[in-house]
Amino acid sequence: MQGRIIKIVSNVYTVDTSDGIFNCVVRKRLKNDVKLVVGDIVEISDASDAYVIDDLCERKNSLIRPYVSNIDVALIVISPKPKADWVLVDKVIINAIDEGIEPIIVCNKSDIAKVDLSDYKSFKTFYTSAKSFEGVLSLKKYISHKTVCLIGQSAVGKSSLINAMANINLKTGELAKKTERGRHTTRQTELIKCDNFYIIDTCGFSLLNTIDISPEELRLYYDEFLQFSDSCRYHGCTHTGEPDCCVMQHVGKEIPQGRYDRYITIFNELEEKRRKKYD
Ligand SMILES: Nc1nc2c(ncn2[C@@H]2O[C@H](COP(=O)(O)OP(=O)(O)OP(=O)(O)O)[C@@H](O)[C@H]2O)c(=O)[nH]1
Ligand SMILES: [Mg+2]
Ligand SMILES: [Zn+2]
Repeated sequence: MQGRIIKIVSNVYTVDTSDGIFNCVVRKRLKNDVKLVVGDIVEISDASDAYVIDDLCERKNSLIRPYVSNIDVALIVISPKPKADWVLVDKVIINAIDEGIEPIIVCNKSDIAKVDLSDYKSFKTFYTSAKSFEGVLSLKKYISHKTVCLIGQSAVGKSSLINAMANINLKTGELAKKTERGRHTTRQTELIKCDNFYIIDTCGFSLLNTIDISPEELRLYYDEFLQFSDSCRYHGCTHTGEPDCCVMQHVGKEIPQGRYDRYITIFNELEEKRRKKYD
């Protein structure tokens, strides 16, 4: 029988199947071969004394920090308070694209203020409020039949959003009064099955925030550049100052200034990283 690992606590693997939820152990042979993670699709069987995971089905993708697999959509959650770190947002987008995960920007706490998302016109975006429920239904509709992962700074309201969408009661936390930062309330990775979608609550932004590509490859992760980059004079133009760069000519027009500025920031960081590696 096939199922999906939704929780791992020490040696007990909780697997969701069409016949119900089972606590399983892992067959020794498999245990030596791979490290199973939440999100994995597995084959299980009913041995005499326990349910046993016999096999792992091929992963569509897998992430680290937290270890999860087979994700379709990354909901990148931001809020008016705490304020968004847009460089971090763009890095998460790059990593999501790299893993074949669709990045979506969710601006939560829109009952407080509506953060300007005009830099992200080429992405799917949602304004939501876990308090007033604004946008919650349309977001829910969009993610039906998908496995989604929430990523975002502490206290932007990831757990609150899941509670609003799934009618459950995850622990949420307050902003620390002094620092106005979150307190990392969520500490465990769990795949939560909702009506017709799976959702993973994560703790903070740890997931997906270091990029492992070369500076020259970075441009390939920007859909906004695509329609102009063919007209750059140089074939491998990085759009960072080459002559007759068509991309740069459209910055501030079709290409959002903010996205381009952060592209340069990330480009420089990647160059610096490479320099350090070879020093
Ligand atoms: N006004 C308003 N407050 C919200 C909204 N969503 C969440 N909050 C509040 O923001 C605080 C943080 O919410 P959490 O859901 O714990 O945030 P989180 O992103 O899960 O934080 P971590 O688990 O620490 O990463 C809580 O006090 C919530 O009540 C919203 O849409 N509007
Ligand atoms: Mg949380
Ligand atoms: Zn160019």
